[in-house]
Parts: sequence; C-alpha cells; structure tokens
Amino acid sequence: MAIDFNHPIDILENIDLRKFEEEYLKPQKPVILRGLLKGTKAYEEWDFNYFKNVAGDKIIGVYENRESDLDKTLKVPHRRMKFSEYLDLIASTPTDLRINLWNIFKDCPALMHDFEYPEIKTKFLKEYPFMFFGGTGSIARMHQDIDMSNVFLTQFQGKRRVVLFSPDYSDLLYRYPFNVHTGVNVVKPDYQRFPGLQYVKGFECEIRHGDTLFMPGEYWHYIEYTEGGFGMSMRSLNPHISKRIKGLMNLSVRQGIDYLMRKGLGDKWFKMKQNIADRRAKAAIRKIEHNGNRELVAH
Ligand SMILES: O=C(O)CCC(=O)C(=O)O
Repeated sequence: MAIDFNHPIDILENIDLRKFEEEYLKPQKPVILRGLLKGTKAYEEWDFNYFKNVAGDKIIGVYENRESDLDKTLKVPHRRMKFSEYLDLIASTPTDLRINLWNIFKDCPALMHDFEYPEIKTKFLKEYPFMFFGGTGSIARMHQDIDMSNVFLTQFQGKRRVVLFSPDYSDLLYRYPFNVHTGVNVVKPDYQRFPGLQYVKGFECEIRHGDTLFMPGEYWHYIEYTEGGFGMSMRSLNPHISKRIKGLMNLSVRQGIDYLMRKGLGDKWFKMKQNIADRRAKAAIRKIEHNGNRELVAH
C-alpha cells in the first residue's frame, strides 16, 4: 500500500501576490506559482547551453543516490567533475548524479542580473540563492531544510516530482533527533518497520519550466528528477520567530552535538537516535488511535 500523498497542490496561474501572501505565505501552505519569474532573462534563456557558456569550465562536486548515511546532511561531494561534462551527461543519459545547493552566483556574479526577487512581503535571504541540478532518476531523499526557511523552488529545464509533508507529521515520519532527516522511504514504505506511515498524508506535484513551488519552512520534501534538469531556490525567513530560532539552533547547536556524538559513539549514537524516533512515533500513533484518524494537515 502506498503512502497517502496524492493530494494535489494548488496552482496559481495569474499570480496575485497579495492573494499568495494571505492564502499561502501566512498560513504556510504549499502552492505552485506558475510563471513567477516570467519576463526575466532566467525564465526566457536559462537552459543547459546557457550554463555551459557561463560556467562550463568550473569543477563542481556531485552527489550520488546513496542509501547509507541516512542521518547525515550532504556536505562532502562524492565526486568532482567539469561542469560542462556534467551538463552533457544529464542532457543525454539517466544518472543519479546531482549538484546540491550550489551558490553559482558566487562564482558567476553576473547571473544575479538574470532574475529579480518578486515583491512579496517576506524577508528574502538574497545572499543565498542556490542551484540544483540532477539527471533523470536522481533523487533528493526526504528531509527538512535545516534553517527552517521558506523555499521558492523554480524549475528551468527538465521536470521534478516533489512530495511534501507538513512538519506536523515529523514524529510519524520518524525524524531523527538532532537533525532533519528520516530513515523512511516514502515511495517504498515499510509499514511493519514504520507503522506511523499509515497515518501521514501529503502533497504531490510535478514542476516544469517556469513553475515556482512554494515550500513553507520546515516542510518535509522528497524530490525526484523525472527528467534531467535544474532549478534555483530563493529562500526567505520563516514568518514564525520560534521557527527562526529553531533554525538557528539547528545550525549552531544541534548539528554540532550530532556531529560530536557521531564521532564519539559511532553506530551506537545512530541506534540511540533510531530508538528515540521510534518512541516518538509510537506515542504519536497512540494519540491518533485515541483521538481518531487524522485529516490532511496543511500546516
Ligand atoms: O531538487 C533538489 O535537488 C533538492 C532541492 C532541495 O532539497 C531544496 O531546495 O531544499
């Protein structure tokens, strides 16, 4: 049985930014803003060739789909290669290789003139636009973004399937303590090992050229490149102060504790985190069985 994440995400075609602020940004509800960057050079011209010309000679770090290190944030690339060769590869062949969180704008500052931040009442983190590239079939496993920011994820070439879950389901999704990952596989759920998955409900969509997916801060996301391509994320501060503090604590304290404990205790630390995640899920299941089934939560 598949997990119930077949709920569609609203799509705004003729975007009214005030409506977006009221109905999606404030209540922190996901939505697709179709054509948000229309009229910019990025929208009109960004494709594999464009990036080959602008940055093809750069040496970049790439990541494989790995089942190991489930509780670690991707920091050290698995391989390095020339960007133009990487682009040729993802344009021609399915591959699991991805480029994650590349601030290409530091290497090529002129690219910043190719788009503008939309006039939305939110504090954009303009120093941190990131690019993501992936080959057909590559996957970004389920995670939350560690700083809890809102993400505006725009697709320029290829297609990505995105599955989202509200942070309200974190216990039922077996979030490891001290970080933003889970050991569950949402597309091949193991209900015996992770019974909490029976109770989660989520959203699913596919984004293609010009679509900007608004992912509220702290939302869980699983991403699959259904057609090799790339996109950019613009990030903005979480509207809730408590979440901003949580993001800061994740970056400054929790991540450090996790690293030190992993170094000191190795697998024992991982098992301890698994046990805590299992205990929290059991408590959440008991609560649901006591109160009745849960409806879809859109935060
Ligand atoms: O699409 C990707 O490769 C990953 C995107 C992602 O996880 C993010 O924007 O937080």
